[in-house]
Amino acid sequence: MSQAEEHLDAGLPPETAEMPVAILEEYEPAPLVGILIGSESDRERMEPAIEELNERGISNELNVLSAHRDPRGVAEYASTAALRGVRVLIAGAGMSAALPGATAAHTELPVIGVPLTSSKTAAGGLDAILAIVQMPPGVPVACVSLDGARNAAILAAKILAQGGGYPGAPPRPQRKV
Ligand code: RP5
Repeated sequence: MSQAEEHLDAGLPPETAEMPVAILEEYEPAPLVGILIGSESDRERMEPAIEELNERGISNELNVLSAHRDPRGVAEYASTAALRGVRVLIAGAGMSAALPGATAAHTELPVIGVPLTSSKTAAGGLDAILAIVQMPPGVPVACVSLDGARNAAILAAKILAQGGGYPGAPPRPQRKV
C-alpha cells in the first residue's frame, strides 16, 4: 500500500498524502473550518459565524490569535491547519486588521476576512475593511461585510461544497493513542 493510500485508509485528508505520518501525529485533528479572532473583544461579533456553521452541521473551532501580539502563534496555526484537516479559515479582526492577511501568508487554504467594529475603531470600521481588502497581489483574502460573520460562515459552507469536499469530506484524522 502506498503512503497516499495509507493516509486515505487512515482517514487523513488527501492534501496530507505527501506528509510523513510522524509530522501529522504532532498536531490535534481539526474541524473543517478554523475561525481566528484577533482579541477576546472580537468574540461576540464573531459568534454568528459559529451559530451558522453549527446549524449547517459543519465542524469548527475558534482560537484567539493576534497578528500583532502573537505573530508566531498565527504562523504556526495557519501553517499547520491544512495538515490537521482544516479546509477553510475565517479570520475576524478590527482596527489595523492584519489577521486575515497574516493568516493567508502562511497557508494555501482559502481565508475569509471579517472586518470588525470595535470600541477603538476609526471611521466606523473602515480601518479594518481597508486592512483586509487591500491585500498585495498574490496573497488574496476574501472580505465580507463589516461585522459580517454570518456571511463568512455561509461563504465557507459554499467553498466546502465545491469539488466534493462537503458533505463527502474525508473523515477527520484520528489521533493515535
Ligand atoms: C484588533 O484590535 C482586534 O481584532 C480587536 O478588534 C482590536 C482591539 O483589540 P483589544 O484591544 O480589545 O484586545 O487586533
